[in-house]
Amino acid sequence: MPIFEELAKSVVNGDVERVRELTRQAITAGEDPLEVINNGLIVGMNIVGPRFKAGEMFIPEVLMCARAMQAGMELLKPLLVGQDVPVIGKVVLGTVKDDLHDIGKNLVAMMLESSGFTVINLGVNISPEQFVEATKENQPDIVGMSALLTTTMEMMRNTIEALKEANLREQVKVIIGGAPVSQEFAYEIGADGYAPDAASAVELCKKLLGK
Ligand code: B1M
Repeated sequence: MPIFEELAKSVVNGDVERVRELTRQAITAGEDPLEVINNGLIVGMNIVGPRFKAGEMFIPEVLMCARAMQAGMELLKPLLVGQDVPVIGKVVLGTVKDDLHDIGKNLVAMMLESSGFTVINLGVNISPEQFVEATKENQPDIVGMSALLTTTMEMMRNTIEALKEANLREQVKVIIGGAPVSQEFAYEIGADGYAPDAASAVELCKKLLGK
């Protein structure tokens, strides 16, 4: 099986060790690192996303796929310095204040990164002020917020208000996600979009940036 095809398959299988081995082989064979990413790793993740969305794959499997993809990326990233990596857009991502749930948010981060976005993952318990600071500092295209608790959903509204007060709201698209939130809530608080899962978050970000 050609190496790129086998790499893609190993990402889909979530086989971290095989992805490492094949990525090393591709590097030793002199393959262009960007082609290894685009024609191997990303091809694999592009199969995983829709399967997850269709309910054919489950969270633990997707996490393994994302981990396998990251294992390959770690070996390739140092070789990409100085190369023109095609970046679709920049996303500042965090779990809102008083909320410590991060498994879903990290899944969203990994899927976005795998799809060509630069992600600034702020972590958990991120206050409106911290979102504002990170937006000033990083000038992202999109601010993404995650909340898993009904009690912390309101922090999303507060963060949007803080972005408005800092005159940053017009510069960025805002997306929200997490089990208790909905499209209706996104409309209510003035977010630009809501995604029910990680694969949809990638689609939404691409759509909002016209990609
Ligand atoms: Co907590 N917890 N928890 N918890 N916890 C829930 C959320 C809960 C529903 C459990 C329950 O009671 N049935 C409940 C919330 C009830 C409510 O508010 N309606 C709850 C509670 C009450 C609590 C505590 C208050 C418990 C306590 O201490 N009394 C406490 C709060 C701590 C805090 O945050 N301040 C707490 C603590 C914890 C742990 C620390 C133990 C742990 C979190 C570990 C961690 O994240 N590192 C935890 C866990 C694991 C859960 C459950 C079991 C699983 C959450 C999860 O990771 N799901 C959860 C029950 C459940 O959901 N079944 C529960 C898997 C993950 C991949 O899915 O996060 O939904 P999810 O992400 C999805 C989508 O939502 C979406 O994409 C992801 C992938 O498809 N998505 C986005 C998420 N963010 C997005 C952002 C986007 C777009 C899409 O754009 C920006």
